[in-house]
Amino acid sequence: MKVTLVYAGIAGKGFNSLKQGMDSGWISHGLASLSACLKEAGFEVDLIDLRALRGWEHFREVFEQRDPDVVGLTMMSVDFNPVMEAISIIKEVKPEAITVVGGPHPTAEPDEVLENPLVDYIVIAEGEITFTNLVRSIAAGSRPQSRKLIGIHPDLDKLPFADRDLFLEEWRKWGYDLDSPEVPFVEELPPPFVTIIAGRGCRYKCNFCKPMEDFLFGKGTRRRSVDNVIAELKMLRDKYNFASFMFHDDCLTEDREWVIEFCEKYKAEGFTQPFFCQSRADIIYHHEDMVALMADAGLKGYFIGFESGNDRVLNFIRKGTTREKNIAAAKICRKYGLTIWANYMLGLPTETEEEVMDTISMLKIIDPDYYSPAFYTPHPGSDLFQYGLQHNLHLVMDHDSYRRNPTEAKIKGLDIEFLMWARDESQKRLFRNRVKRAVRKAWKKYSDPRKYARKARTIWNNLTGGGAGGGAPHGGSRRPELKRA
Ligand code: B12
Ligand code: SF4
Repeated sequence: MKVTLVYAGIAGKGFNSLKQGMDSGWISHGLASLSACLKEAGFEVDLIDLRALRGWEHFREVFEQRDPDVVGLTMMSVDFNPVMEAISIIKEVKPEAITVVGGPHPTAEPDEVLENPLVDYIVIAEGEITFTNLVRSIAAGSRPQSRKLIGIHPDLDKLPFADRDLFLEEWRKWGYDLDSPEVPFVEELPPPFVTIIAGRGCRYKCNFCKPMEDFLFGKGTRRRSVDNVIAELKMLRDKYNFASFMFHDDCLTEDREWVIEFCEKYKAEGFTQPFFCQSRADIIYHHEDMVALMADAGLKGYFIGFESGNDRVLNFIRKGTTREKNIAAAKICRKYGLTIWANYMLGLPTETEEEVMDTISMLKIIDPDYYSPAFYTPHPGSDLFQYGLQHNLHLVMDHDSYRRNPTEAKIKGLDIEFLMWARDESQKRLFRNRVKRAVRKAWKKYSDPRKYARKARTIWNNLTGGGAGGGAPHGGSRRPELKRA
């Protein structure tokens, strides 16, 4: 029994796009986890990643060669068209191959996916247990009657670690030289870079997002134990010698006790690699001591969904923060030398131009290191999507447009020219912020006495011809271990 998994994330950058930015340079943890479980159960598994291929004819050729019995495809809403195209080719080449679709879109809109008779099964919610059981029953010749299977939520500590090699081996086949398992996306995170997930779900209720993730992962968050995450990091250190990493968790910082235990154990195990994670402005604002601890352990930056600089809008989207907290959180990040990746939306339902201007003025104060603007996009499964339907707001006519790209209007009633201007204006740094940045950079460069000691030692060694005991040792690019008081 052979299973081929298909990653069809080409709606943004198309075929031949591997390694071009984060959309095209990261693995899918969903598929990597399914692969690990299937392999553990004794099945043969491989991957076709459309991002690495030349086009649909190439996919047909590769699929013919792979010749699987079961094909598992993952689908966000934006992946609908490429997944359906792949399925029609699969069924043309091998009608008896069994097609199974899982992921956020079939979970949010099961009936839409099942409308296509070429889809044999969909799995709603998490797939590790249910998909493995399905493949087992197909192997035993007893297929379930219902095409709609409900995933069982697994105990995350009992799952095998994500099978990253599923992706890396496939990418190598197509000539991609892998100096880093995944593509790093900011200068603060050097290669070799990896991504990891410490838990699933989120306890918050932002209406542009929820409740879709509750359908996927259940209400609230299920987190792996710190020991289990540390064990995976040790494996990643041994296997890939990673120099930096990123947590994909929606909001790693929501569980303070977990974070504190993680930081202590991360340092105790001798890890010094810098990392990023996603957080929220209100959490940073209320837990400065936790931010300090994380920065000490190696945190280099946060992704923060500031979303808006206007309190009415923040309230409307149930963001659980305020303009004031957003600004204060950014100040705290700055205090601990943390990089800010600012996610924000323009063109939300009910938002006025004055309110958009509030977002712009907030960004001038926050002065993030990375701007990540989006034009609000209604995502199936969210309460704001339902609001848009009720108020006849939606402009998205094709699944390809379920991307948060700030280049096209996704809802009615927006002045798109104004939004484009706002998008550009929001990213312009004030002169005084540019000066502050230059001063901070210079301070960082010249204020570290250890750097000078090292430089002086190297110069001394060069002058005296000495070497032993001087300069950086082999592997000296590692950061010195932090000493605890
Ligand atoms: C990391 C991440 C990314 C990364 C990496 C994506 C990737 N390759 O996985 C990047 C930055 C590239 C990304 C991009 C986008 N993302 Co994103 N992303 C996430 C995030 C935060 C984590 C994904 C993850 O690894 N989850 C953990 C794994 C284990 O879960 P999973 O992938 O869902 O898989 C499980 C189940 O879904 C199921 N399953 C999945 N596939 C299959 C297949 C089969 C056969 C079966 C049986 C089961 C199954 O079983 C898996 C294991 O339990 C999620 C939110 C979240 N917490 O999940 C958003 C999320 C998936 N992203 C989302 C969106 C909207 C996007 C973008 C469209 C944003 C944009 N730029 O406009 C793009 C689209 C990229 C593309 N396809 O072209 C939405 C999707 C909503 C929707 N209705 O589709 C989510 C849910 C966030 C949200 N709450 O809005 N994303
Ligand atoms: S937007 Fe982020 S914080 Fe809000 S509910 Fe979704 S995952 Fe949670």
